[in-house]
Amino acid sequence: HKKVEIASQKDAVSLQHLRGQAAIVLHEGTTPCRSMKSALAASATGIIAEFKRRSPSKGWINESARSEEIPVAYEAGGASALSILTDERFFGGSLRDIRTARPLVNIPILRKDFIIDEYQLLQARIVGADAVLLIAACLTPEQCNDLTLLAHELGLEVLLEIHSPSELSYINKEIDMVGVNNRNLGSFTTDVENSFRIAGQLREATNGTEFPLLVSESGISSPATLHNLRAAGFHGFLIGETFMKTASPGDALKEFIK
Ligand code: IGP
Repeated sequence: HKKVEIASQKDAVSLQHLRGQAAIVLHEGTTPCRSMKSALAASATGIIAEFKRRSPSKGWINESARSEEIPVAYEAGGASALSILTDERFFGGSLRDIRTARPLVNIPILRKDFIIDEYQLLQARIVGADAVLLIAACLTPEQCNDLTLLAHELGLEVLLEIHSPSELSYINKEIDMVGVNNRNLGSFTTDVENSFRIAGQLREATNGTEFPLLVSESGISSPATLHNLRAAGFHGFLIGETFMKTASPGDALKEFIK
């Protein structure tokens, strides 16, 4: 579905045209991106609070969630950054949600989607995202590198998502942040052990040098888990459902970090 949609967008605009658009996007006066990496490294909570209406595994989590309200409440509640799902079909999100939230908050915004094409990076920058998610499982290492370079040209930071040790090879010094997804893509079950296991292997592989900023993603439902992840070297904690399923996601976050 996504591929067809993007292919048709690409028919209309050649890649050269896209580069031209990139120049327009970055015209004088374009607001610079906020650094998510610095926000996570510096912050007390490290929480990347996610705006997510639904998911393939859970169905509707918060059908009436408003992007005018929840991002603001997340920032007030102590989030270091925001993740906003823009996939419409599976997650009930849209680029409009980032466009809406951007002028209302000061913390960095991650565009969370299945990014496979340069066009999506331009979209992200135009609507006001500060960082994008690149999922190793959706990309070849070459595609991942190309997208990372264009993201940087546009001023966007990259959060590379990996699920398994075999994807450690996607990490290079261009990657700004590495996210370990605790959700098994086959069964949709989450196991935070995945973060501990991969962090250990990453530490061995890098010998402690050039260790990237680490984010643990999915299935984090208690402050104790976050505490243990921090002790294992994680600086970012991507949390969606735990907050979104409550009547007041901002208050749930506030309660979580108390
Ligand atoms: C948030 P959770 O379990 O806290 O709601 O998970 C986030 O990690 C999850 O939404 C996610 C995701 C993704 C969604 C992680 N990687 C890739 C869509 C695509």
